[in-house]
Amino acid sequence: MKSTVSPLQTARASYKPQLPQILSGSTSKVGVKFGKKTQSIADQKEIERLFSQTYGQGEVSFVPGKNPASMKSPLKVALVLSGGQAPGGHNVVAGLYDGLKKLNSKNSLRGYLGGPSGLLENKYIEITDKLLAGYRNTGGFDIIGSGRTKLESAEQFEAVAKNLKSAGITTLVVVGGDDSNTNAAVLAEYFKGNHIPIRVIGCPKTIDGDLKNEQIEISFGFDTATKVYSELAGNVGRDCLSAKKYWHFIKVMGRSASHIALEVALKVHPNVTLISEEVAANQWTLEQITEQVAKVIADRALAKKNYGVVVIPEGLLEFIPEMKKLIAELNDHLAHNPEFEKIDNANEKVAFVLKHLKEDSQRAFNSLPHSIQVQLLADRDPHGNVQVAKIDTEKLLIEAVELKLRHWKKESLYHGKFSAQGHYFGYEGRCADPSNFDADYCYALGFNAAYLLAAGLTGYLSSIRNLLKPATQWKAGGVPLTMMMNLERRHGKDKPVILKALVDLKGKPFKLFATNRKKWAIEDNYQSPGPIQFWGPAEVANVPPETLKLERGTK
Ligand code: FBP
Repeated sequence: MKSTVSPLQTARASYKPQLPQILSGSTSKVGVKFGKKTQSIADQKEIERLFSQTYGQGEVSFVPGKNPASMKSPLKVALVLSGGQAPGGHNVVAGLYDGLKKLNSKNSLRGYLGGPSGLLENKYIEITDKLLAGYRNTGGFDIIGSGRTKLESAEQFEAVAKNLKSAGITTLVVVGGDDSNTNAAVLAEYFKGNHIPIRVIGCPKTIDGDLKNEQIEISFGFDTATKVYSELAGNVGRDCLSAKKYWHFIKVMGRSASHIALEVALKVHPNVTLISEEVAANQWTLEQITEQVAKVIADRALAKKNYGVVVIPEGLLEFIPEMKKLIAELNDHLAHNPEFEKIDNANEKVAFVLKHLKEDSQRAFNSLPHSIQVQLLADRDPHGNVQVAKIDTEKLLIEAVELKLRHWKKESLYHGKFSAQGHYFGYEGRCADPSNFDADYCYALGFNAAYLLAAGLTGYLSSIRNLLKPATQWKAGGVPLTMMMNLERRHGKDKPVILKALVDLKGKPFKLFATNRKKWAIEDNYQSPGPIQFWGPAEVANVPPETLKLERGTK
């Protein structure tokens, strides 16, 4: 049979990820240090009431010392990969497996298939050395698959407990983003509150980069995915310079926060990059955003540059005030509305919704092209999120900008030529082979999760810090999941969820972008970061994300 492994993957398989020194030394010399009682980031009273068993635990760090007795007893561990794929997931599995085996060769790891639904349906495979050999340092989650099933009912929790208990499993690792780790926190609380002897540890995954805070420096996958998108956007910039005939509108993933768009902007210097958080802060309407983009196009046309690159964050619509209001209303109408659910014709759905919307939202909905109206009415994901990956925001903007330019042309305010191409860079980046940074970081996160489990902890997120330093100097530990929680409106109800980190408009990454954007708008300043390098000079092969360098660096 023909091999499906590329020569690069064969060579890459031998890469040995680096570990923080504390985890690479003798297991008997790892002590557990607890910090003081913690608080949730907001809504403390309500979060404490909802998480009475796991609320307030101290942060944990692994330090030189004597290791607790519990670290030595054998563990049977269940693993689930949850939500969207992110580069490096396989290294989390490899790190977890190797960490468990290092702690005790009798430890075992079982991977549940297809995300949280695997736990409910009791579908799994045993993770072995042999199985892992083909997955080390590769992209994707295909070793066990992933899914977005939300675990929220007592029946689901009981089913999970029954399946795990019957296999003698006492620990569960959930690799996921904010929603999946919210699931992990809820499960940890339920098990503890009901005296079910299963402990839960999470790992911070998402290319969106929005699962971060004071304690979690970055989620895994962000580095690789943004490097892929930046390579592609850089290539598009070069195409612009070569052909000089198109305006490229590129939507990049990032369901809510614009970290991905910002990182691409810092790496590539497109002519326009929209940042949703800035749109929300300034309450810019769709009309104002359209004008801003059209203005850059008109200014460049004066310099005979009828080409350029515009980067658009996938979640933009939800940050435009009139659209946000509309989407919130739609969410409330769409949540459990039996009348709406019965309609299967797109035009009738649009007509039904229009009848029920308030005046402002009716106006906002009517301002959108029919195709976008229909996309906005598509099913929410199991966590209640609009599936922004299915909304053609880049096309919406092209259409709106084209109209505006036509109008300006009539008034002799614009004399250029506008021909646009739309792109969506999303799934292309989620399963790429992890960069050296992600390969190391993911391996360390998984390895560290094994130590958190062995230390007898529950309701913690695996945390590796000090990421701008060489991996040997990274710090390992755990952050209580309840520390990151607040209340948010989902499916028409207030729910405890992990707070998403949005782009900080006062932060260094945004400020650097804001300082340079005028120059990038007019000049042809495109950078070509090129493909991810696994070997070669450190300054091209071992570079952390720009966002992380600016946020955690000294400059
Ligand atoms: P996670 O938050 O689960 O990591 O997923 C993020 C993401 O990649 C978003 O950027 C994107 O909008 C979404 O997943 C797409 O979801 P799906 O894979 O279900 O189409």
